[in-house]
Amino acid sequence: MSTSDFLIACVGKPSAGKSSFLNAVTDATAKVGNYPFTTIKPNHGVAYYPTACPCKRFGKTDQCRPRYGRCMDGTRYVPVRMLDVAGLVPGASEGLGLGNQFLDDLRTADVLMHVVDASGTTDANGKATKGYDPSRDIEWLRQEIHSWIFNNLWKRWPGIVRRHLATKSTSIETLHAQFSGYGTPQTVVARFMDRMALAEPLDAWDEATVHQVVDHFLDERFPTIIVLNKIDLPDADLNVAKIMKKYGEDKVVLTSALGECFLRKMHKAGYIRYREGTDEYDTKDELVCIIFRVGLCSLCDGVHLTDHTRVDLVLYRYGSTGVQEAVQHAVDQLHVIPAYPVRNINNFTSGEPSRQSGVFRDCILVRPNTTVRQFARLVHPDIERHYGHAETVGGLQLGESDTVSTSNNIITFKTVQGTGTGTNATN
Ligand SMILES: Nc1nc2c(ncn2[C@@H]2O[C@H](COP(=O)(O)OP(=O)(O)OP(=O)(O)O)[C@@H](O)[C@H]2O)c(=O)[nH]1
Ligand SMILES: [Mg+2]
Repeated sequence: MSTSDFLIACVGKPSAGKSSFLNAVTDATAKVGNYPFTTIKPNHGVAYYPTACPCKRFGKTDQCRPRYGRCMDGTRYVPVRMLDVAGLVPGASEGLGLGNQFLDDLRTADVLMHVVDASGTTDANGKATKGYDPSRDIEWLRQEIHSWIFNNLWKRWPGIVRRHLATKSTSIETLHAQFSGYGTPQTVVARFMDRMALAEPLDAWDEATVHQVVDHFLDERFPTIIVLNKIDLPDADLNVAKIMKKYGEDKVVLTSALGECFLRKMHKAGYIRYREGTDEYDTKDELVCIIFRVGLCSLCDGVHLTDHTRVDLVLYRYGSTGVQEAVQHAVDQLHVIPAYPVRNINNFTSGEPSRQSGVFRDCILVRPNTTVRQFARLVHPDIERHYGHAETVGGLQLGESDTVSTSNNIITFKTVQGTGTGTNATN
């Protein structure tokens, strides 16, 4: 239970800043370069999703001790996994660039973060240019992911239809079998099929209908946010305004991954004080002078001295480098509920012998409609196996098929042996 099972994947063309983004929000040290295909094998990291921790509501912030992640002034940072993959180029679904290998790396992602170079200084293949329109990337990338899924399905379509008829399956069952390779539960297939309300049976679908099905599948299975990166570069402004207008503000986050990497490294090296995800950034003039004079930025591999001034500008104009907001926004697409298993429902401890163990030790992000019994299983399979009953704050009993929600998300389980089994069983 060290991190939630949720996986955010950074996608985008080469040189958009995917690896820089991963380095900016995790402790990863992925290789970054100003040439296409710096990344070939996927890089992994752990980012943090901020959510309001109940320790604040119960006046226990000083006792809050997350087992994983951290809690700062009542904001809980819950670990989520992140993946950075090789750049995607137009034609990838036909095997161009690193093509299908890249796409296969995405199969297990829960949400996609499309990192776009908003400065227009790289073309569709990630090569240096000027005045490129980044809104084009948003269109062709979606198209490539669509084609990857569509081609996989369409090349086998006659066989799929034959088996569908022979086994007298429902459309949902047949599609589920096809989409299970993308980690898709049947409920997901049922949901988008319901929305589509197709009149014809599966065996009568033509190519256009299968395209429509894939489109709906994509929306449901791979929610995507657009991360407009490199906002520290001059031409970004114009492109940002254009893209926001077209795609709506709720799908778009503005970032400077390089700016965040710079601030983090300067903080780590002790030259500035910087609180991640904020515009709180203290430095003394003399220190800046030292940084400039001695060229200490050599410790920032590839982060140049002038970035200092641009980072200042980004923080001044946008209030932060945007990378934390991007992580939050990505996870928000999944409508997760943070749930807190505790052993003692009165004092929220986990019943560990040490007095230092603190409250709200564990936080698990659950999908919408997760039942109390399913949550028990996520806490530990043994708790589910010996399930007795569950209670929330105030001794309120929860039914095993009740849905975990923000109003009952602090839960203790009693097993049939009669022992309280908060998170201790997970140790
Ligand atoms: N100015 C600026 N440059 C950035 C930013 N993010 C990344 N870069 C630069 O863009 C170049 C490409 O960055 P990477 O992180 O390697 O890009 P990538 O998308 O992982 O590229 P591939 O691995 O080739 O697919 C590097 O020179 C980075 O320093 C940013 O926010 N601002
Ligand atoms: Mg990379």
